[in-house]
Amino acid sequence: MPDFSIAEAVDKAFQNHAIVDIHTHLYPASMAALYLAGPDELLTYHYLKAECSRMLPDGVSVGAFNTMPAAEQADMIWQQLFVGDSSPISEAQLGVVTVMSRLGLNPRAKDLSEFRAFYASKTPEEYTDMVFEKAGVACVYMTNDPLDDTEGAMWQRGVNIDPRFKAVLRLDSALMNWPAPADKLRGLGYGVEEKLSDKTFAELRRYLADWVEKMDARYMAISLPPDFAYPSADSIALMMGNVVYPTARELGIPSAMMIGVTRQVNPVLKDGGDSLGKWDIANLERIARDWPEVDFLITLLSRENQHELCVTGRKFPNVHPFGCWWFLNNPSIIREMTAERLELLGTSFVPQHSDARILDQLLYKWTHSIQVIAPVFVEKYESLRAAGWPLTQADIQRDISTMFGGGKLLD
Ligand code: FIX
Ligand code: ZN
Repeated sequence: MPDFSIAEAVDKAFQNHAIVDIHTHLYPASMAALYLAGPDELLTYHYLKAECSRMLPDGVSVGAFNTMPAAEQADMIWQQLFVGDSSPISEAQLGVVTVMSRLGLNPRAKDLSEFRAFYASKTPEEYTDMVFEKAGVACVYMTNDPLDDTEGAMWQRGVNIDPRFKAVLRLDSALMNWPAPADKLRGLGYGVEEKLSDKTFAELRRYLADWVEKMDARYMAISLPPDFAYPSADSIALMMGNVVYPTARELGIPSAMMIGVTRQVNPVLKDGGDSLGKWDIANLERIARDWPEVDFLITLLSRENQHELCVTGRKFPNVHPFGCWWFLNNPSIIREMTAERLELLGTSFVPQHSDARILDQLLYKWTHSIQVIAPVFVEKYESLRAAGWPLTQADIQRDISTMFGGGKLLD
């Protein structure tokens, strides 16, 4: 007779472990203009704005909706997607219901007044402490961009960063659509040229090294389109091969690539207007083979890329799949991705990140993910026990703490 319930042991392992969330768009209260939290930000998250665009009141166009103040947008989204005449059962809708329930609020309220009053009753620091504690999160990795006017000014002034928020140097604004970023980089003292010359590459490597050090960035990240081809004469491929990968190798920090976004397929939806496409995974085989000393954190946006990403991880130990990103962050797909990753990679991957943009989202993104991921681990541990492995509760705790603690690369 087994001496303990695996299901109970897995649940306890998650309860005993504070999550390390390795990809978010969250910022500490000290970065005030970038700190997003509370009902109006939560309801106007671009997932919900996109879903509301399908259920706007008669006579209200998306264009007209876009011109409304945020509070009015939030009220309309609340009325159309929650109070309205259909159940809030999309993942983003369910998320709001989970958040409100976790905060002790009535998710079936007729308006947002109770949620707004609750949010107003706490300082940003108090709200942050409460959300981290309720969500069981120890720390989050940010998305940091020195070329963003607001954020760059904070770093230049000097900003006190809550140690629960770790920095990640985001590269899109510095490397994509060259030479558009050149002026801003020169404004920061980097002598880049319009052409992709050795001087430009050297100055961009200096930019990366300077800001990794300034921010104590744990990795460098970039989002790339599905047609990203390496090697190629495309400017972004030249940037990756002459700037990012050599810098990652020199500094000994991971290069994260988030691949498959087709930006602004419907611009009227603004930040909700992006979609996805399948990437040719042969590019990753070439990158991993050409840069064996670099650790690549990889998350791909197309469901059709997931199994082959696992296989590529088996071929290259420096390929580290992480998270169920964006359009994959739904229970039906999280379940499938976690199972195939465990079956093909064992414990050598990071199962999830939240990609949270609004602080409150930590309360649902992790709750929902663990509800789906835990049973997959239970099934695998049951198979392990059935195969004759004398499994212990300490084994389970060790695995969960490692895989949800940033994996072997991060902490
Ligand atoms: O590039 C990214 O980090 C994406 O996660 C975002 O651009 C995207 O808007 C998002 O937050 C999706 O969940
Ligand atoms: Zn993101």
